[in-house]
Amino acid sequence: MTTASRLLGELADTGRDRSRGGYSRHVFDAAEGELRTWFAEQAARRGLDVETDRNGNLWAWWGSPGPDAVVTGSHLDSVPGGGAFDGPLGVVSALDAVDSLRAKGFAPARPLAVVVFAEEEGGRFGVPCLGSRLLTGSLDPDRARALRDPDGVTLAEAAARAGHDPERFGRDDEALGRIGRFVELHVEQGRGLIDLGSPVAVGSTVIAHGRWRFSFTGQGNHAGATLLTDRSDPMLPAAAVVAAARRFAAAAEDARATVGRLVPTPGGTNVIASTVDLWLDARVPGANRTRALVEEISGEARSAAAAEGCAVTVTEESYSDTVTFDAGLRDELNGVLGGVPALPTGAGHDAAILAAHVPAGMLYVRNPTGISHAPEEFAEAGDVDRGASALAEVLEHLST
Ligand code: HGY
Ligand code: MN
Ligand code: MN
Repeated sequence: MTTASRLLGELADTGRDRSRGGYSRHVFDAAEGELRTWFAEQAARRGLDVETDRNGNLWAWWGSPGPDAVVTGSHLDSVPGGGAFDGPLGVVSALDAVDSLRAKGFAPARPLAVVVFAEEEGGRFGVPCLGSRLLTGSLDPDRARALRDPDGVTLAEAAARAGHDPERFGRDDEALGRIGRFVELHVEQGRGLIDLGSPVAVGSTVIAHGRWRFSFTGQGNHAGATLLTDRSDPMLPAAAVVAAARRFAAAAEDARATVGRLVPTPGGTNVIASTVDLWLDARVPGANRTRALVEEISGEARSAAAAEGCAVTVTEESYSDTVTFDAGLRDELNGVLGGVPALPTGAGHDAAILAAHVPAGMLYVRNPTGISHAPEEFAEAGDVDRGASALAEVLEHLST
């Protein structure tokens, strides 16, 4: 068994979600704390110097931190009920690559780091790529500190409880300035490599995407004693938005719109909700098409709310434009790997956040189920091995 597969096995029981299935590992919760400890131990075992930056991202250095570093890594947090590979595969493959380069006596000619970004999924505080957005200054630290999880705990409180100083959150020019190139290995989150019959690909683009919160307010009331004509039931316009998201996305080329999270308050079976919050995840290739789709869906929300005597607010919680990875680096990776497919993706990544600041690239490893953000997410041991070897070749090339 390769190092990467063995290391993945070591994480198999951390953060299992017994009620929802899969894994729930979210920033500054107990499971993620175990993962941080595990990573620090693995890095120390390899003689890598581990530091936590001002935004809670972990950096393991091979050689003293310095300019023009070759940086790889990914994230260890998950979506609620997520799979075992999204994030961790990039981290264990990086550790595997360090092992195999060391075993062949390679010594990098420039600093090399393995990074673990905090809260890439936004699974607890709602903003994806939280750690890399703070690092690059693309998320206001005051807004970040005030983000609340479903239990009302602020990010500042959670960070402090986990031993971090939230007052230090913010753009980190020193950390950013050290990165010469960044390459993230990630399990593929679609069927591209299945259909192409290749175990590994390089990344080409990341689709524009964002998250919007729709909050509907009506009148809580009794489910039995309240006549239909006397109701302002926020569940009705919420349901209209769920259906409209699919309807409008289906009418727009290559668009995706999802409502995976919907919270009625108070949530009683015999209670007409007083409010309903839902979150729309919208993603459309091309400039401005995502926000245009959201505007269409918002129009439906407003008219459905008015028809039911409810109020509605729509708030953009995160947005990323289409990202095209650095073509020079992409071609260099492709050259090292001897010609592999270049895949667009509908999934966001920390590499795409960094891409606006440093040359960044991605490697994808085949996922035979084509399923992600669910327990069925998978990668064969042979492909995990090929991915780790590919990463080692790439890191050796970039570090020479
Ligand atoms: O949601 C995404 O695109 C990624 O998995 N964070
Ligand atoms: Mn993900
Ligand atoms: Mn991911």
